[in-house]
Amino acid sequence: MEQAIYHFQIQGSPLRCKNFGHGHINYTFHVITDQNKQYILQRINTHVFKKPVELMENVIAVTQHIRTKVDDPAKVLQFIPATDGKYYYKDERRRYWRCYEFVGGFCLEAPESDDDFYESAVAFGTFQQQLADFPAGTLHETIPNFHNTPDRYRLLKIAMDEDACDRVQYVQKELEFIMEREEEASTIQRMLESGELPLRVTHNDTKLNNVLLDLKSRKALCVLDLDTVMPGSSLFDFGDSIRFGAATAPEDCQELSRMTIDLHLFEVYTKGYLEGCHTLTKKEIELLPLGAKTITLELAVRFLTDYLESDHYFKTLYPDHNLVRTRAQLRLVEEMEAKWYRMQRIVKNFVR
Ligand code: ADP
Ligand code: GN1
Ligand code: MG
Repeated sequence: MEQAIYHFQIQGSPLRCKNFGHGHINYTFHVITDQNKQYILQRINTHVFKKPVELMENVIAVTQHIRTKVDDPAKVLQFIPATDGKYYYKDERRRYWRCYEFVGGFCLEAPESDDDFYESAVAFGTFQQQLADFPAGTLHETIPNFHNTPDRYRLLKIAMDEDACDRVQYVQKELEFIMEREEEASTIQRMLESGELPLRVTHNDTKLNNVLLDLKSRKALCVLDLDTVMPGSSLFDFGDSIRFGAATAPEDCQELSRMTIDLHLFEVYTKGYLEGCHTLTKKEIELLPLGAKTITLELAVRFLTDYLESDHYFKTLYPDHNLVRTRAQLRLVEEMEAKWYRMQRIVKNFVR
């Protein structure tokens, strides 16, 4: 039993506590009590989130804001206070924990039908819409420059120069591919800075497995993983969902020939996202394909940086895991380029 659970105001005594989910960042446990209540207990990864108290301030503010907009409180994460009333518990080893209601349902690693993906699209679109009037200035930046793609390139170049594990020699082809696209990869950041694209309050980690679906109806129940809610671009929220969910193979697939973008799923998601969120400008809608491509390239850059820096950021299951992820993302970028014209045509039909 993780002892931290005893420090939260849960109903009943904990009976069982098991590792849970497939997140790459936090340490997640599922808890059941003798009163048949279920909770999620999570240890915050403080290597990634350096200011856990500020992070929890964000998450609580965001969930409170959304709660005023939903008919059912279960549609937004419900945090359980610790015995001292705070929404986190710091243990004797200075590790930070939080606890929330377990929402029945399930997460998918890949859509099993068009409807699953459509549901996630409406959920993330609605999430964006619900935050349209959130006071962005009150949010802490939980990870500075999180989706600042040029800055991700900068960090990759530092990792290349330092070459801490002598791995640069193995990734020449990948580096060449990435560097050839540097200019285009900074377009969205440039347009955010010039005001051509609006800065919004966004989720910033819109993988399919960050939304819960109902077991029976398969309707979206609740958006998870609010740690990176910060000012950002809708293009990246849209794009990250496409990168993960409209890909025909998992993020870490080793057989690159299996990896491409499913244009039908791309269209399904576009429709659902824009149904949930009505505030995107014409320019944002037109640039949705660029959002998908840029975030895929950005993630390749992040995986490769972590590989060169000896895998300290993302959880890995085997030594070359981050390299495998990099290659899969780069193949997906190539496939998007091959289908670029059709991606553009699909979104054009949604410009109002
Ligand atoms: P990470 O940052 O590590 O991805 P998440 O907050 O996304 O952490 O949690 C990891 C996984 O735990 C999710 O993908 C989901 O499967 C599961 N999970 C998280 N919160 C809940 C919840 N309230 N109810 C049910 N499952 C949850
Ligand atoms: C991480 O936490 P999780 O597993 O939902 C990462 C995302 C990446 C994703 C790749 C805080 O998401 O940025 O896109 O892995 N989250 C953080 O799977 O870095
Ligand atoms: Mg997650």
